[in-house]
Amino acid sequence: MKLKILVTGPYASGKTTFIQSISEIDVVRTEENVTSAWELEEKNHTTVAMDYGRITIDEDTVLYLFGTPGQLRFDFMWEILCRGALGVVVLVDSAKGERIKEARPIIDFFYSRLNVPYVVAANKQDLPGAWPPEYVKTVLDLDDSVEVLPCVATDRESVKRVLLRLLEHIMEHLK
Ligand SMILES: Nc1nc2c(ncn2[C@@H]2O[C@H](COP(=O)(O)OP(=O)(O)O)[C@@H](O)[C@H]2O)c(=O)[nH]1
Ligand SMILES: [Mg+2]
Repeated sequence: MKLKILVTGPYASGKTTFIQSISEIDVVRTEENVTSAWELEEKNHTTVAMDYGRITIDEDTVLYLFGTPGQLRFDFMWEILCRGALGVVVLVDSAKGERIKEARPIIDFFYSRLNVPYVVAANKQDLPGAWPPEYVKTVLDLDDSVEVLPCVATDRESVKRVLLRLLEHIMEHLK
């Protein structure tokens, strides 16, 4: 079974890192230099089209990960990326409390187009002052059905835990 999974979330939430940590193929990155000052505070490049990676779970399950560009000015790409997706990981930067809510319009966009399981990954849990998953859930005003999982996107095992949990939800949904 080949499963297409979307990895989304606001700018600098860790999408590219998440896919790179787990992918068994070289991640196809499509990055451009960023120009505005607030963007440069975070990093000096941004994903313009998508990141793409692959992870084999077992002999009959392969996940294809598609990272979305985080910025709304590229949202025409999101429409295209939605096609055939069976699950969504929404990353948030838990260490930047004031930016957690930036994930809300992103979640709304996908909710209106994709009736599939979602998990929210409260990323950057390794950073001091990172907010716990329960706080992220409250700020985003998420339904009880949406699980918020702790995540460190730089850590392969952590990324794997998030994906396996999403996979469980997908299997349940496909029954
Ligand atoms: N400490 C820490 N830094 C992270 C983590 N995930 C991503 N980062 C860093 O956050 C920045 C943005 O990550 P990136 O993957 O480019 O974000 P994207 O814009 O969502 O693709 C980079 O400097 C990453 O190294 C994490 O779990 N912990
Ligand atoms: Mg990126």
